[in-house]
Amino acid sequence: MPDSAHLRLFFALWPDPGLGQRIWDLTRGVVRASGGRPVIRENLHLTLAFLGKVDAAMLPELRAAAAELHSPGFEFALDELSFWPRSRVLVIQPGSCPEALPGLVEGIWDAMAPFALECGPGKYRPHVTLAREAGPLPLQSLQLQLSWQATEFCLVSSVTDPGGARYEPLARYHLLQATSEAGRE
Ligand code: 3AM
Repeated sequence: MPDSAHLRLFFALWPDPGLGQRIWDLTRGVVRASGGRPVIRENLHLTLAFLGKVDAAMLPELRAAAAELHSPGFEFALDELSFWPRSRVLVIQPGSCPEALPGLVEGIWDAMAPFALECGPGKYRPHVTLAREAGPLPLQSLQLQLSWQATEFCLVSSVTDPGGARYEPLARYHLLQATSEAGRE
């Protein structure tokens, strides 16, 4: 039975439609080869912080806390394909990432501290999940780099439908640009 009193929430970087399509196009071959269940195109994202089950009444305060973050934007490349055997997922991840990315994650968790949430920070490994229940693959690299200009992050609700998880961005937060003060939400 749906539990309308709670939401399942996470913060994420969401690719713009062009980048989402490029990730999709460039990874179809390897996803097929993995034998896994592809993550649908609309769900491709890079998780920043998974909050777990949250009392829906806390949403306005939680959104306001996230809007207080003043983190800089950054750029990175998704350039490493990897199979994670324990969770059996096929992922694409940045071979190296700017300090601003873990800095943003830390800032989010600091902002969430007053809410005594179900989940908290763990070891952070930035990645985009491409397929679940995948099999191992020989190590390989992509022919093209996928460059990601992170200018905003999202608060996302994860809804479990009979067909699988559906992700609904609830709020967007601008990251600061070098030349100007960023707006909020
Ligand atoms: O697609 P990925 O794996 O990057 O794995 C879940 C998904 O990210 C992750 O949050 C995203 C939206 O569901 N997730 C789910 N449960 C989690 C948990 N208990 C979790 N991450 C950490 N702890």
